[in-house]
Amino acid sequence: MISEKINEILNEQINKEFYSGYLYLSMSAHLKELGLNGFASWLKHQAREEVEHGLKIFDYLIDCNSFVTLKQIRMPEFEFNGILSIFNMVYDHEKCITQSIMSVAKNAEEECDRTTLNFVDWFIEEQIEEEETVKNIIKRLELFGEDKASLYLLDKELGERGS
Ligand code: OFO
Repeated sequence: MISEKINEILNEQINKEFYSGYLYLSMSAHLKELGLNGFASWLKHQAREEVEHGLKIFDYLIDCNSFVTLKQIRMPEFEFNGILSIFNMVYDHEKCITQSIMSVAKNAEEECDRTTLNFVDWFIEEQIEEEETVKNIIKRLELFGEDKASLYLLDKELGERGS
């Protein structure tokens, strides 16, 4: 049985995952307006993954006969300052999510909750992958983001992920 404390932080985590989806959708809409369809589509795809993460925790709580409390999702930012700044924001946001997942693991460890510890392992792996992917996009944007032809190619490449 999941403790009250773990229940509370997992419910918080659902909210954070859904908020991530909201934030990435907001960025996606902005980039679509700028005509950067590939970047927009990449972020929309990412938004879907975040909602999936939230649902994964939702299902876990249900499977453990624990309570689900869906909290209000705050409004994401909607004014941005260019493509590089957007991906830097994504990276910073993912680092916060990693901290948050690590804190779930730390609390589960303190409570000897092995089931939750096993459950969050997947999220830890996922965070490593996500941070690396975003960092890679940032590096390439820093290298040739000013060059329109290169930006076009990167936009095309990211668009291949689908939305
Ligand atoms: Fe961006 O990752 Fe969810 O957890």
